[in-house]
Amino acid sequence: MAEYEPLFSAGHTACAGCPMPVIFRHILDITGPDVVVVNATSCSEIISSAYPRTAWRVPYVHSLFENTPAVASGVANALRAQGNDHTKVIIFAGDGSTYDIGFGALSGMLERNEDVLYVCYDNEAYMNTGVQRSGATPFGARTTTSPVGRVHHGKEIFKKPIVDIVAAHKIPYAASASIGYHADLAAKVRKALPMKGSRFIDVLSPCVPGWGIDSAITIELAKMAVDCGIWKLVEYENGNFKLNLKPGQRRPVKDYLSKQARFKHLTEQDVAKIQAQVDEEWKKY
Ligand SMILES: Cc1ncc(C[n+]2csc(CCOP(=O)(O)OP(=O)(O)O)c2C)c(N)n1
Ligand SMILES: [Mg+2]
Repeated sequence: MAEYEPLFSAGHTACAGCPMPVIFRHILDITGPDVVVVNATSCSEIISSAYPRTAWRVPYVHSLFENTPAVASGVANALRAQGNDHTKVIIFAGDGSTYDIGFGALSGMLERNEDVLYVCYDNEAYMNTGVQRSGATPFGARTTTSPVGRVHHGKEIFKKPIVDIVAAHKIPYAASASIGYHADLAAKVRKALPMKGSRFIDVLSPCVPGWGIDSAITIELAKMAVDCGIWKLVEYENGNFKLNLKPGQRRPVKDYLSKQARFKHLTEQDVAKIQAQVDEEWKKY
């Protein structure tokens, strides 16, 4: 039997337990080698492509935080100009560039409906630079720029609904996924890959140092986020919304929050507020 050779190889320097390399590996298992990866500045670039080494066994461009979708648009159009209609262009980016700093370029890419699959690994903060809050950081989380003290209790605003915002651009496909539900993620990649135009998947990716968690439970936590309803598995296919998983009995959000040091300071009232917000959201479904 041929040996398994992942297209994102061993030897990268991600933290033990980080699910981001697992996300890349699984997605590239599905795409195969006929891809160009465009990677935004983030942990993922630092851990995978420190010159002269690389973990990428596919063509790879590292670009800036703020312009990755513009670079990927150029790659997609250059391939088309060459008459190449088979090579897929994939962006791997963190939540900082997706939700915030590269959002203008992302919105432009979506408006033009460029032929690119955009994958955000969402670890809910700017982790590479030492855990600053992003538009993806959830309510209540402690980061270095949403600190905890006498006045403040971590981040005081809720996470941006990025999948809804992206879907509002009327692209063919936008979805959320979690590395805790691998089969759902794989099905979404399989569905999005052959489509033409812009496709977007936001994948929850727990961060060991940033969330203050045990490195052994990252995948379990990514599953728990879905099971307690704080993270939903959804998709918009040509504008049609679908909820992919409805937990029979949602777990209390407390189970999820209590495993993470970033939420350690939360009072019972804070937890009740988060639970109430999650319950309110689920009334829609
Ligand atoms: C315009 C710009 N601002 C700030 C930085 C510094 N910077 C590099 S990586 C990073 C954090 C990236 O956060 P995210 O996209 O969430 O990826 P993560 O590090 O969490 O994997 C920041 C702020 C930069 N490179 N460019
Ligand atoms: Mg991040």
